Amino acid sequence: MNSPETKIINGFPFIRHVTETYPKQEVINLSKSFYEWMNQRRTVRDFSDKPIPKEVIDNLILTASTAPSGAHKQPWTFCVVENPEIKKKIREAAEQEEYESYTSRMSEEWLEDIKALQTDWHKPFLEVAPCLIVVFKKAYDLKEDGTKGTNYYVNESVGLACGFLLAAIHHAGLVALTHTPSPMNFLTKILNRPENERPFLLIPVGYPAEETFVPKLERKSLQDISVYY
Ligand code: IYR
Repeated sequence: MNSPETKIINGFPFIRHVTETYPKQEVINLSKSFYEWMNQRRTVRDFSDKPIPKEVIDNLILTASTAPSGAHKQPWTFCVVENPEIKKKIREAAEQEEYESYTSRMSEEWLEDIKALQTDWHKPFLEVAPCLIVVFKKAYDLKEDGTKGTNYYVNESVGLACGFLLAAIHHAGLVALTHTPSPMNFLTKILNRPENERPFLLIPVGYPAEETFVPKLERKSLQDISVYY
């Protein structure tokens, strides 16, 4: 393939970017079929222990890292945990925090709000799922000379990357759970992460268990989530 056409703007290199565009009806069809397909994604808590090839996990992470980020700082690290001993440590630490949360830290309202999910402090999926992707946000960059570099819109950036990651997982016919044990500082310790990284989301990924049930939930209607001006 020819290298893309470049031009210099105020000393900075730019490359020509061509977006494939479609006739109106095709745009309607594409947007509809993508919605229908994304609407089939569900958060799943019952995993098979069937392994996922490393190449697949690499591709999922590469997809997540195509997300936009503030000043293109890409303030994220995706830690892949497949080692059963480390998964066990994570499960034990998460269950300890979750036990405290469910029995004393979460409000009555909160417990009522998640009743339909039928979750509790037990987190077997942290050992059953073949792969845990632990997403860390970089509060700031640690430069090679030891100085700090500022990152911008870190939560927004890492949230977008996680969204891309979930879409990639769905696209590969795999399932995931966005898990937020709280507090989750234990992940920094177990995974020995540097001081500039904070745990953001713990995402078990895998094939679904042979028989999987998910809560019967409704998504909000278009009228409820949108306002046109
Ligand atoms: N973190 C707990 C509780 C929990 C909280 C929310 I918000 C949920 O949507 C689901 C669960 C847990 O993972 O069980």
